[in-house]
Amino acid sequence: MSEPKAVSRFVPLVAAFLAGLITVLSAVAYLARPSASPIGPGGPFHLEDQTDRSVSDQDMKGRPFLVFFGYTHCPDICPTTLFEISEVMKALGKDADRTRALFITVDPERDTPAALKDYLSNFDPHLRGLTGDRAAVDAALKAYRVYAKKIPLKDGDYTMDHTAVVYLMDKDGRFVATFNLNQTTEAAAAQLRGYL
Ligand SMILES: [Cu+2]
Repeated sequence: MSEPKAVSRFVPLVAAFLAGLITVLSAVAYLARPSASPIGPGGPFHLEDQTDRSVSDQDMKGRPFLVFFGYTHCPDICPTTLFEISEVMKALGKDADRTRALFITVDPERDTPAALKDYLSNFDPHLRGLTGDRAAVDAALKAYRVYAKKIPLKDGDYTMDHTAVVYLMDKDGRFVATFNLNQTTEAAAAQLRGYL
């Protein structure tokens, strides 16, 4: 007849054990959650767009976006890439409005908002050109792990050597993958559409 008493004593122990287990599991889940500062490239930036509006990483929240670093005086890679991104934006149709595409300059000395505005008039209007002071641009380069170096030319002019990777970021600003432009425009558009 002592059985019910044993059970009633046992119940609080089980409850305490389960409560402890839940605490431990939530702590593990908390630590294992996708980090707010991702392991991949990306992170905070504070720049201005081609219309002099200030833009930060926080403004990117809620839409997947592409990020490409370059400069307006670039002879080939930048215009080609921006053209390809423009084609993807066109292929997305109305869905393009639910994405973003950033062109961040590695050459803020020459790429003022006005210079970016003029340059980007050649491409899809979804493209936003970002610039800022040297420190702000350097912070963005660092966040995205982009290499950029000034290469002086004989005539006193200069060119920029730079990483030419297009980053695909998700709605939360987390790095997804390098965006593959060596596929058909439709396939690239489908890849981006997959993160809407
Ligand atoms: Cu370039």
